[in-house]
Amino acid sequence: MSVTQGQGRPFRGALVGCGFFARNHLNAWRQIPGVEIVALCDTNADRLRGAAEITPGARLYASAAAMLRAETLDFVDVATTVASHRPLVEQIANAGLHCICQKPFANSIEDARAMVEACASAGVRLMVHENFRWQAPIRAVRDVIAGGEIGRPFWGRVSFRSAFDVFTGQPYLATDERFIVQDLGIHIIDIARCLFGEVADLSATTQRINPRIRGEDVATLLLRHEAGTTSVVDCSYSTALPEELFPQTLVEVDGTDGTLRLGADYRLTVHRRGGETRELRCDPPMHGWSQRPWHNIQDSVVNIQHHWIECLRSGAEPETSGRDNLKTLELVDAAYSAARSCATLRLCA
Ligand code: NAD
Ligand code: 89V
Repeated sequence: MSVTQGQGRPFRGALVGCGFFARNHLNAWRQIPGVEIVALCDTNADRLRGAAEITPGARLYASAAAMLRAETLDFVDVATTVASHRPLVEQIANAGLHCICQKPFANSIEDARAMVEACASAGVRLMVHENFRWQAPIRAVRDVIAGGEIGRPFWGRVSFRSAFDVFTGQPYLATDERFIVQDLGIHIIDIARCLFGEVADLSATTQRINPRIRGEDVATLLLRHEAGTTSVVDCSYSTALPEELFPQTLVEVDGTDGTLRLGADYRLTVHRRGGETRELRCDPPMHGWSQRPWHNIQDSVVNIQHHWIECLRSGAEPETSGRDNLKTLELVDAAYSAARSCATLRLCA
């Protein structure tokens, strides 16, 4: 695609997978200038009809192949669950179209590499819809670190602890073999990469506390970053707190010149060693379609999709390109391996 395409007319997109989360993609597309969703696809007719209510006028398809044959598109946004990602992304790349793919990008690193390769060979852009790093409070934390106010970060914690019922809206989360690291930890690991850089090594433990689900619902990771920072990534869906914070990610960073704390309710405290302390409110904006408590995630969907359109216009590589996301996915796999084969030093007799 030439970089000027889409400037004279809106970019034409289609969405495949009109389920639980897709309505956020569709609502976000509606408010981003320069893009039009012209076609929707789902194998489930009810879901397709539901999505059509958000995007009236879009043409409807039960098959991605039929849609790709019939439509003239610039990009396709894949919001299906992980099992269908590789065949869909490969079809889209073979059709010469740019592609967004929801997280988790793939069930295996081999599948993920094949998708990156398919898009590279076809000369199309690929972005993984890894939206948590696009949340307003996470961007604020990243900006404070980048501004140098707290010096070099030497320790961090990125934490997501909740007892929110995610299983009613997303029943597959209760039945998949892998749960919290693959579904939610993947975001929290990606935030740790975004804030502290690439990871040299990690150790991990996982637990299943909720007996009604198949996979693990608690995970604790210790990461050593290449730049020297040590970080803790901890996630739980079995943590009943007096105040339910879903879906807030809390962040602590200790730097050589100060500290920052992203606490409950999007309050960010930045303290300079021996000096001032300032408080920032990082409340994510509400959009006309936002619903608490999801509004933080919903706003991040607007931000990442806006970024995608800017990248299509400028020709820049998306921040969470397929290639970039391989690194997050490798850490997910490494966490499961480390948790399985935990090499521990026994200190008691
Ligand atoms: P879902 O099961 O509710 O919806 C998926 C839809 O895709 C279904 O309607 C299904 O019929 C359709 N589908 C599956 N294969 C298809 C195919 N080959 N062709 C056409 N349609 C097909 O799932 P969901 O909860 O909406 O999750 C979708 C993805 O979004 C998952 O990968 C999930 O991890 C991710 N997700 C991300 C966030 C986030 O904040 N980033 C939040 C929730 C879910
Ligand atoms: O963001 C997600 O991927 C969701 C949830 C926040 C519920 O874990 O599945």
